[in-house]
Amino acid sequence: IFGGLKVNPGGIPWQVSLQVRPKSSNQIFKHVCGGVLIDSCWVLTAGHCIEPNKDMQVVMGGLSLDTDEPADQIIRVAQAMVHENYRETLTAVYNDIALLRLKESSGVCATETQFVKAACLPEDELPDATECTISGWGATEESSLGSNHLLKANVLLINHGRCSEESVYGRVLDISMVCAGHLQGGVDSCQGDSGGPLTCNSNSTSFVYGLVSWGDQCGRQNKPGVYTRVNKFMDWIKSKTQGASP
Ligand code: 4AZ
Repeated sequence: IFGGLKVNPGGIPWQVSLQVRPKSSNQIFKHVCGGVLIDSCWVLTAGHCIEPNKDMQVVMGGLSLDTDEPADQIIRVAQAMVHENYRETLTAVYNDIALLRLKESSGVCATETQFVKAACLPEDELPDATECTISGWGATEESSLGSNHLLKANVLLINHGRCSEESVYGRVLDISMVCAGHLQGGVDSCQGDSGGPLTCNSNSTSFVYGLVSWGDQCGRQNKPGVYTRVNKFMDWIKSKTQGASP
């Protein structure tokens, strides 16, 4: 996160760290992306975060990546499902969404606490210029390696037409995307934040409105972050999570 502040304990309880290690190696898991807990056994992340044939786990509840915290819940990923129309071009990423089914132990996955809580999914479109929050452990203006502590920043939803102007992203955007940020630059998501939440408030309830997806570098003028527009994928999410085990 560029231009961010430290998150307080319990501040973004649906934020997860998605971590991978090569299959059946004894190497430790390392953070690759963010994600969003949407149900006890389900996490949303970006499609481009999924590396086939790697063991994956999610860590939630904690703020620091390099210290074990009492609030941490660490759960293995049982199954990863990338959207059937996920597609990457040189300039953009389309339908950049994936679902992770978490492994149950004794019939439970994530346990709801003050620090771990599923996000609500969005029903409606929010107006342009709505203030929302991005969060993650990704690159900062100080360090391209990312932040050890979870960071957050406020961004504004940007009109689709404005974001499709030639001086911004031109014609590559589609309805699976929503731009958010500050066109003057400085405050943005970045590498390592991918898959994490763009959280917006509506009627005093928080919703995961977007997932960090892509952008032309980070924090640049006229190059805001582009987010997967979660409300366009509600039927897809329901079809994958309903009826599937658990
Ligand atoms: C990335 O490389 C990336 N500024 C993520 C988010 C943004 C740019 C790049 C948005 O994963």
